[in-house]
Amino acid sequence: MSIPPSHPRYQSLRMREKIAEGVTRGIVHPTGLIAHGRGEAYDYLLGEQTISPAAKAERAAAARMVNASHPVISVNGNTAVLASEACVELADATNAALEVNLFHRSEERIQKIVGLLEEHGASQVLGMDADARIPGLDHDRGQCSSEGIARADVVLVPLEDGDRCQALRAMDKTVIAVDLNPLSRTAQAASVTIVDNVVRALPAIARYARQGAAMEPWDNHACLQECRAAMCRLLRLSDEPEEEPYPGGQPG
Ligand code: PTJ
Repeated sequence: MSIPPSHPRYQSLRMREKIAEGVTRGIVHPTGLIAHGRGEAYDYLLGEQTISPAAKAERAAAARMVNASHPVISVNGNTAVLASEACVELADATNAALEVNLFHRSEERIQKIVGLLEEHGASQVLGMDADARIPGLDHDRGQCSSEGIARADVVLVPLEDGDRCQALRAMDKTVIAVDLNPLSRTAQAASVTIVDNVVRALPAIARYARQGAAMEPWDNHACLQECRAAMCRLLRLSDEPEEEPYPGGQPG
């Protein structure tokens, strides 16, 4: 389907197309469509823009990745089709390893995602060599690479599931989550939660990393409260809103 760039929902429709195409190509798991739809709904509540608490979280994430000994970016199907190039750029900006780590694991999907990242310039992608385990996680979700997530001190997990996020925290790792839903278990369990779309968040973290973001203390609970407050402002029923609900212009 060809979507004219003048369409008011161009960006959003392009993302849908990429996810749907990703399912056809066997890169995105079919349930990734549902996850994407949930993300879209939350993104709408943000005005489809990076709100200021998310920008602060992106800066905090950049500082933690740059200062890490072994930072790792965990890549799943949705992230791969939406933001492969941004993953590679962020890995380069922060000296992080890339590891394909899937909720619905299959060797075939891992291979395809590794290939996609390589097409976008990645020189080494971990994930095929899952020779270690995340303690406390049953079945395939616990598999990871001893050179990647297993030894990482900082792990960036876009679109993560809550259990794995908690298990990584239990391993004393700093977990940076990108999740449009500030209420999710992942959002609650992460060390730094970025309530933003992965397509905006990853390039922003790379930009802050290149600018040399400084390491400062981080209150994730307070950040999540601010994100929820921003959403509530958009939902408030009032004839006279306290502030412009869509500062960047209302999504179409
Ligand atoms: O590729 P796999 O096998 O690892 O599977 C990946 C999915 C996404 C299917 C799997 O991790 C899953 O089922 O995720 P959940 O539990 O549905 O959670 C996805 C979360 O990501 C939800 O809270 C969504 O709001 C959020 N989300 C969806 N799209 C985006 C997003 N967050 C940021 N950017 C997005 N584009």
